[in-house]
This record gives sequence, C-alpha cells and structure tokens, in this order.
Amino acid sequence: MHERFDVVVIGAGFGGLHMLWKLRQMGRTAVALEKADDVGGTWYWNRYPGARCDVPSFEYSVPWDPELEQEWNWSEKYSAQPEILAYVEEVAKRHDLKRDIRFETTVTAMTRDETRGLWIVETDTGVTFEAPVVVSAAGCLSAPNLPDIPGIEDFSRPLHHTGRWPHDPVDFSGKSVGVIGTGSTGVQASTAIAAEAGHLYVFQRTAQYSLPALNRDISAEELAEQKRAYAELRQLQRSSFGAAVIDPPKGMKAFEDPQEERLAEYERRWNIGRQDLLAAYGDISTDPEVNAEVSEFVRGKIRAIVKDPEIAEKLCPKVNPLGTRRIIMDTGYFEIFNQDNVSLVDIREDPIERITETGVKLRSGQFIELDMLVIATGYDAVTGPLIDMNITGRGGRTLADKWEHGPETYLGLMMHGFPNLFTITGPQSPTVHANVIMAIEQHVEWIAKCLAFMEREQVAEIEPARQSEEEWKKQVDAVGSVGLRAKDTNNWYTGGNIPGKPRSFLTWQGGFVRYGEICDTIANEGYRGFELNREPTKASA
Ligand code: NA7
Repeated sequence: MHERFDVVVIGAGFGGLHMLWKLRQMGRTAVALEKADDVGGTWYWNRYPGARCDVPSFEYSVPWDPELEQEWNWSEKYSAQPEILAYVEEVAKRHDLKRDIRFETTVTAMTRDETRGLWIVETDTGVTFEAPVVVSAAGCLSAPNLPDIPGIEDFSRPLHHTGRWPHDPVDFSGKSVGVIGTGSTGVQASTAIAAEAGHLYVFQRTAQYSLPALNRDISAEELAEQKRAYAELRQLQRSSFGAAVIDPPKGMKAFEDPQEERLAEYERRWNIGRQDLLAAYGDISTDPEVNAEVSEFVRGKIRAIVKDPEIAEKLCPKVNPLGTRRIIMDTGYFEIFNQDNVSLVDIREDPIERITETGVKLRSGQFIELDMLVIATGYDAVTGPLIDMNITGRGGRTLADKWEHGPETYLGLMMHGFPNLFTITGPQSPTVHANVIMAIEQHVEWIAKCLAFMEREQVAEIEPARQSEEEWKKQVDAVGSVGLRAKDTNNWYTGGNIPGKPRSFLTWQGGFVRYGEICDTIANEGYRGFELNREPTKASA
C-alpha cells in the first residue's frame, strides 16, 4: 500500500510536532511517522526514575504557542519526565496533531526515486509513504547504546536501558540493583533508585562533574511573573550563545581578579542552581590553569558532601577538564554515597570482566549479585538515528557509506546526494549545544522558508554542493577545536563513546546565534552553496 504526501516527517517529539504544525500552516499535506505508540520522543522513551530536564522549565517549552505559555502551569524549576510528557501531549492535543501521525510505525528504509523525484519511505507496518520532501526529526539522542560487555546477554534477571524504560512501574524495593553509567542519565537514575533499592551498586568508569540543580517548586508569584516575561525570555534565548539564560561572565580573564573574588564568584554561581559556573569567566573553557581552578572548586564540593574520603576521591572527576562533556545537573547525587545501601564500584580501577546470569564479575574476582541491571550507557548520538533508517540517496549511495568516516553535511541541515532530505538537529548543527527546543525552532523556520522558496522559484530539488560540505566541515572543526573540549574526545560529542565509531565533531560548537546568522545569510543569498534543480517534471510526476 502506498500513500502520497507533500512532506513526510520522521518522529513525533518536539521536532516532529513543530514541523508538522508548521507544514499545516503552509497548507502542505504531511504525515509524521513515529516508532512509539504516542508522542513525546525523548520524553516518551526516557521514563526511568529520576528523569528530569536539565534546562529550566520555562525555557524548555515551545516558543510557538503564546496561548499555551499563559495556560500551562509548570510546577518545578526543572520539570520531571511525566510533566514534560503531559506537556507534549497537550501540545499535540490542542493543535490536533495526532490525526496526521502514524504511531507504531518504524521506518525500515528510505530510498530516493530519481526518476520520479520522490523519497520512498518503507515502514514495518507494510505501508510505504511517498513524498518529494522528507524532514527527519528522529532526534539526536534516540538510538540507545548497549555496551558490549561480555556476557550481557546472559543476565537472566530484569535489565533495562534507560532510553527504553518499561511503561509498567519497576519495583526496586528490597532489590539489589546495579546501574552502569554515570552520565546525566545514570546520575539521575541512581539518585532516585537509591531511595528505594535494598542495595544500589553504581558502576562508574569515569567520574563526572555535576552541579546542584537546586530544584524546587515554582511559587504562584514566580509563575505569574514568568508568564508576564515570556516575550523577553524568548528574545533572550534567541539572542544568546546557547539559547539559554546564564549570567554573563564576571570578566573575560579570570586571573585579572584576585583569588578571593574568583572563589566568591564560583560560590555564587554554584548556588544559582543552573550551569552558570561554566561561564564565570570568559577563559574557563580555553585556559587550562583557570579551568583547573574551577575543576578543583567542584572537587572541593564533592569532598565536602561525601563523608568517606576514599569514596569522595573516587567520585572526584580527574580524567577530563570541567565543561568538556555535557555538565550534569543533579538533585542530591553525591549525597547518596553517604547512605549504607549505596556502593560505588570503580570499574576504571577494577573493570567488569563479565556479566553472568545473576550479576557482575570484576577483574579482581569480586562478584556482585544483582536482581536488576540498569543500563545508563547513553546513545549512538546524532548520526545513529539517521543511519539506522537505511537511507539511500542518488546513484544508490547509502548514508552509512557517505558517513563512513564521519558525518558530511551542509549546515547540519542537508546532505549532498540526498536531495530534499532535511534534518532537524542533525549532525554538525548545534543540537544540545543550544536549548534543543530553540534549536528545533530555528531549523523548522529555516526549512519552512526553504520550502516556500522552492515553491515560488519552481525548484523541484535542492541539495548542497559537495564543496559546501567540505567547507562546512572546516568551520565545524575550527569552532570545535577551540579550547579544552577538543582535548577530550571520549564522549558522545565526537562519537568517542561508541567503539569503532569514527571520531569527528558531531555538533556545531560555535554558538546558536552565529549558527543562525550563517544559515540566514546563505538563504538570503539565494541558497548559496546549494544546487537547485529547476526541472519542472520531477516532483510533479
Ligand atoms: P552519556 O553522557 O554518554 O554517559 C554514558 C555513561 O555510560 C558514561 O558514564 C560512560 O562512561 C558509561 N559507559 C558507556 N559505555 C560503557 C561501558 N561499556 N562500560 C561501562 N560504562 C560505560 O549518556 P547519558 O545517557 O548519561 O546522557 C546523554 C545525554 O542525554 C546527556 O549528555 C544530556 O544531553 C542528556 P565513560 O564516561 O565513557 O567512561
């Protein structure tokens, strides 16, 4: 069975819903294909205990529905997953978006039919969708990474990846639970599980920097004030480096201030309960000595919280400088290591040798019996969800082949050889280096303008020139290489978290505003660097 639309959208998270809504405004016929049985994307899948956004609620809300801004009452400074999922549901409901979404529909292959100028999108339901244009909003942290730890498939008790958490409640009471991974997800999950489990074992390979979120309820006064201030908030977001509200640096060079003032500034920012510490001075992410001082400041906090000095030392991050990985925002994480029912297992010192039917065996010979394993080992980020769709472009070339050595895109929005395929929060775009909802808005608006241009100018197909991709990669590499972040590539920003994945900068790190300006300039110059196919026959076939 075939169905034909103007545009096929992939995904029904924040990105897919925004795109669908925009296409409706433009009078295009569109369908969104969604693997899950409901909307939500990241917030549908990540139902693990403790799941919470690390961006403040008011900022992490859709900027394209001013009425909803006034009607929705956020309850906490940082929203928990159930509240965000309810919010996404509300977005879909009030705009009646679900009628154009096909749920429980996974894209199995996507092929460009060059003769007809169409994408042929095959799905696991047997229905094939055809459209001249496809917009992927498949997410950048949506393909779970299962670690290749020997014996993992032998574990005979419940095992859950945080990104595929079951819908039925998981009971931890009295159970011996192991959590593998201490990134944002593992930290959140461990903090929540520690409150319930009989015993929690946190398997840590790399200690990480985590700042206190200082989460709290939002008062009625604050809610009213924020509702009045939404317009300013949006303006601030759209004009800031990370589409985020952060106190500007106290100075550009930390060591121009006396030590006492610097430490007071770090302390003040620690107590804001946002990511402000990273921006205390303009040279924290570029000057190793300044960074070392702030990193030590965080280690001092950990040592003050964790009572056992040996455990505290193991929890102190030492492998990478502060800010080279996504900073973690926690709600009492380090405190759980003062509980009798929580053990830290340092698997850098004593690695996991294998997982057995009933637990984890360490290289030292120690065996830890577990009733349940929680896998918090992250994602095949940014490129994974796109490669998983088996996309074949012009000349039968697959995306997997094109990206064998890392992603090649123009603006993180389109690829040479894959005409009329747009990616929302795709590789080499800001992704989570900006508040992702704002990054989505910028992409949706750019794509919508491009589609309007194509209609006006009778352009059947658009794709970047090969040379434009090469030039864009140089720019992505140049901004990624600035500062200390380039020195730590063992994380998902560069593909270093997946064995065998080619390493390259997967995201644009040059700032949200500058990125938007580049995209707009290129569009305003008649889509400079793109090849436009004006043949009228193709898309109308
Ligand atoms: P992350 O940030 O990629 O963290 C994954 C964690 O899992 C990290 O601690 C890893 O240790 C650990 N890991 C990964 N593979 C293994 C193996 N094989 N053995 C042991 N430990 C392993 O994923 P998250 O889900 O926490 O967060 C992803 C993003 O979601 C986050 O940045 C926010 O943007 C939201 P490592 O550091 O590699 O030694």
